[in-house]
Amino acid sequence: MAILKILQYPDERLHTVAKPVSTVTAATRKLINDMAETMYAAPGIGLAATQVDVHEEIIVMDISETHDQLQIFINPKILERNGETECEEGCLSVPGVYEKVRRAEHIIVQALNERGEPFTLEAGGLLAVCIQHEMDHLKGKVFVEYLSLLKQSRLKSKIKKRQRETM
Ligand code: K1U
Ligand code: ZN
Repeated sequence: MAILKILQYPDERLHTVAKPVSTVTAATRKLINDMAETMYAAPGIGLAATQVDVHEEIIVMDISETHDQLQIFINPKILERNGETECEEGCLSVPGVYEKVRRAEHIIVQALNERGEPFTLEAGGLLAVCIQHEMDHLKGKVFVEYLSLLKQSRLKSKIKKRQRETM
């Protein structure tokens, strides 16, 4: 297993739209293992392949307190959205920034697991929020892009200054 480099906002590669996985292979499972190790080490509760510069529709997630309930979503699709919730979100690609984002409260998602088998899941609460956040990454969208343009521009300047100082 390996810890992968997580792209940092405003890296342009975070805006790449991921492609569906055509066949789940041993290479896909190796990437999933590396993504899981990277997510647990960060630490985080989710990670999209986009964030490690792989532009395939793969997400790993573990919202459990015991860090032993890894969930894999390959080629995820939201079949149904219900309600609305506002939740404070963070992102491993935007460290230190937490902002409230409005999203669907409940979703029904269909995806493939690590064996390439389809499954359908009804999700609410943090799981639903996290799935939507990670699916945005696959579409090339970072959560701060829900903020006002003024807030985004202030945030970009702050992050670029911080990145210059740590170079
Ligand atoms: O996409 C990512 O960068 C992962 C992100 C997922 C997420 C968190 C909160 C709301 C929506 C999506 C994170 O994991 S940020 C870090 C975080 O939430 C966390 C870190 C340590 C312990 C518990 C949570
Ligand atoms: Zn994120």
